[in-house]
Order: sequence, then structure tokens, then C-alpha cells
Amino acid sequence: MPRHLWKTVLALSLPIALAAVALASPASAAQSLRLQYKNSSTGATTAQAEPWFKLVNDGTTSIPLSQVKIRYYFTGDTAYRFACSWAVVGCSTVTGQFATLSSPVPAANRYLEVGFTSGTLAPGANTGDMQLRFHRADWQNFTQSDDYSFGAQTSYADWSKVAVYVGGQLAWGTPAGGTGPDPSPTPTVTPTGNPGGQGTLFDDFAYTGSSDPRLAQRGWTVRSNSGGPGVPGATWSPSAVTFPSVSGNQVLQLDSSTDGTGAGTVHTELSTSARKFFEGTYAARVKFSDAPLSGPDGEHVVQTFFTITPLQQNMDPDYGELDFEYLPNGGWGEPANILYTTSWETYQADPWQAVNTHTEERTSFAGWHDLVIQVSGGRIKYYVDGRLFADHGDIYYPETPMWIMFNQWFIDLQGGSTPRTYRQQVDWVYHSKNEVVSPAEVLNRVNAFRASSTAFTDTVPSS
Ligand SMILES: [Ca+2]
Ligand SMILES: [Ca+2]
Repeated sequence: MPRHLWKTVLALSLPIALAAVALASPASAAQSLRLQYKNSSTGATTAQAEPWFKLVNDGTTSIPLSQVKIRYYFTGDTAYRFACSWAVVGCSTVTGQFATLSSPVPAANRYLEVGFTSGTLAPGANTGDMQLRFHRADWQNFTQSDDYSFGAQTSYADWSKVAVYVGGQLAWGTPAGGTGPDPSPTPTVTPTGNPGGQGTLFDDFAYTGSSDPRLAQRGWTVRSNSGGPGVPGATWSPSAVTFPSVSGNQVLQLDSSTDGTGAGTVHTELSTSARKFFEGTYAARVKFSDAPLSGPDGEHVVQTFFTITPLQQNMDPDYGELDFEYLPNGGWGEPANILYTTSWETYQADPWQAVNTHTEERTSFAGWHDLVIQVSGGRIKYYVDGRLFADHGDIYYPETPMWIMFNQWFIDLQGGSTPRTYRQQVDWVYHSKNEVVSPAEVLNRVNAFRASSTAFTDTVPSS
């Protein structure tokens, strides 16, 4: 009987037993997984190790990638960060974490463990390129030539000094410390809160109120000083900045109100205290509103998410500002709702002269929206709910670091003394320094922060 038919008969006669074996031992005889490695940064000392991998399925069954772990062994005694630069399977499905070997050897006391959140590797298939890298959290150089898994080949070749586990069982390679039983370590996991970029800000806005001391500790300023923009004489009120729970999730809430007078007008603003945000990706989930909570509608209110620098002098060329501005009732000569994205080269206040460019849509944006700005390579790309909304550049590209801000204010007043309050909410804010992050990947990362109960992190270095 030909071999493949014999196997078919065996499988038919023992379906239950085979199923049980498959569950207990995913790395079964039908599975054969091979790792290929190339080194994209071969220097003995480097700021980043760049182990690139390709997994090849030489077996006869499909392998769920979620069961696969790749371990790259090295020596280190500080915090490290993992990043996926590019991968055929999609960097959003590739995870990286660091663990400590329970039985260290001279060439390895730690390992990078690469995993997958989804995907399947069919028989005969390979994952294609996975262009990975890792670096010290402080970006100091480190010696990699003495690391167990380090190899000098610059094109893909089989490499047994990187181990691959499937379902917890060794499937390829020789782990550092030998091929004893599955080490199943208790990993000292270093959160990979900084994938790809050179610093991450994430805040889910879980605060008790605008006087919560953690706001200042974490680099936020709730505005109280008077001045522009908007209606002269208005106050910027911290008490109108709150953090209520919406369906169990806290949000930043800006309630701006007016009674038709300057003195009776309240504006609201939250901004970063540090001006340290420049190139990279900015994102926030923002709820715009078209109507006041109560009272007459029609005010020219501006609801925002933006970055900005100070203007050092009139027409300062190093000025920068990147805006999402929603005007639910129009304003600035517009008759009705309009969403602006505006990129600024510079301006002067008096006489008014603005050097900027904008892209707008005249429709309602009431409700929650995922807003993303990518600043990289001379281009500024604005996304709304994953859709490219605007692509600016040239002289409008920022030159210097900026603050991140949210505010809500009135351009002018329509009259009438009945109080009215407009509400803007912000669920979270995210920034990755020097990294272009797709809108979908931003959401993956926000979900990952929430999965690890991380309500706040800021690893963006001071500039
Ligand atoms: Ca939130
Ligand atoms: Ca400028």
C-alpha cells in the first residue's frame, strides 16, 4: 500500500486517538518547523540587534502561528525594547517580549521571545521576511557578538542557535543551556510598550478630576490662565475639565459654556507640559458634538486635537501647528458644520497673516472618531477613522518639538443670555516618537495597553 494511503486508513481508524495526540503534542511527527536567520546589523557592538527570521513549514500539517514561539538568546542586564520593522505576516500580528533564563550560561542570561497573535503556516509554506530588532530602553550601544544566538550571516540560512517552540515543545534549534525539558520559564517580561518607535505616550485618561495630582506628575497641564484663542474676557476653567466614566471607561471631558457675555464664557484646555513631541504618530479617540447639552444652539464653538509650538516672533519660521478642528455650527465664514485639518508654517497676529494649508469636509462629525496624524519624511498625513483625510507637507512641515493639546472654545458669541454648554470628550491619546504607525495598528496598541491594564505610560524622551 502506498504510504500516503496507509496513513489515510490509519487516520480513519483512529480518529479519536489521533485527535487526542494532536491536542497533547502539537509538535507531532507531522510537524516539522525550520528557522532561517539573517543578521541585518552585524557589528560586534550595536545600538540595535536586528535578527531577521523566516519560519519554514517542512511538515504535512498546518501550524497555527499563535502556538509558535521563537527564542533569541543573549546577555543583558537592563531593560530592552522590541520592534518589528516589517513582516510579510504583518507586524501587527508579531509580538516580542523579554525573559530571563532560569539557568543562565556564559553567552546568554536572557532571551527575546517572538510570538504571533494570529495566522497559520501551511505545509510547504514559509512566513517570509520578519524584519525584527531590539535595543536597550536607554538606546545605549551593547555588545552582541558574544551573544549565544548571534550569527554573522547576512542572507537567510538555517540557524540552530535560535530555538523555536510549538505549543511549548521544542520544534527547532538548540536552546541556550541545552535541550533539556521545555524550560517553561517564569519570564520576567519587559513590556514592549515601545514597539518600533523611540518613545511612547499613552493615556487612557483615568483621573479623579482636574486637581488629581497625577495629572501634573504625568506631564499634563489643565489651563487656568486667561487669553486667546477665542472670546475676549473668557476664563479657562479647570473645574469644567472632568474625567467621568462612560460605560466603565474614563474619558477626558471638556465642558465649555457661555451666557452670551465674555465674562460668562468658559473655555477648556488640557495640554502636555513638556514640548517634546515632533516627528512620529499622534492619535486620539475624540467625541465631537453638534448640539449643546442644554440651551440654545448655534454657537461658533471649536472642538480640537492638535499640536503646537510657541510663536517666538511674528512670522517665526520655526512655528509649527497641526490641527484637527471641528466647528459644529460653522464659523470663520463657514455657515455650518465643518472639520478642518490645518498645517501651519507660521503667522502673525496683527495685522492677521497666516501661512497655512488646510483640508476640510463640510458634514457632521458628531460622535466618536479615531483621529491620527503621521508626521514623517516631510509629509503630514491626517486620518479620520482610518481614512486618509489630508496629506500636507512642504513649508507647512513642523521644524521643532511641539505640545499636544485638546481644547474647546468659542470663536465669537451669538447673543442671548440663556446658558448653553458644549461637550467634547477624549477617550485616550497616543504618540509614538519617530515612527509611522497605521491607524489600525494604533488601535492594536491601545488594545494591548488595555489588555495589560496600562492606563498611562510615557517613555518619550525630553527634547
Ligand atoms: Ca479612556
Ligand atoms: Ca514652521
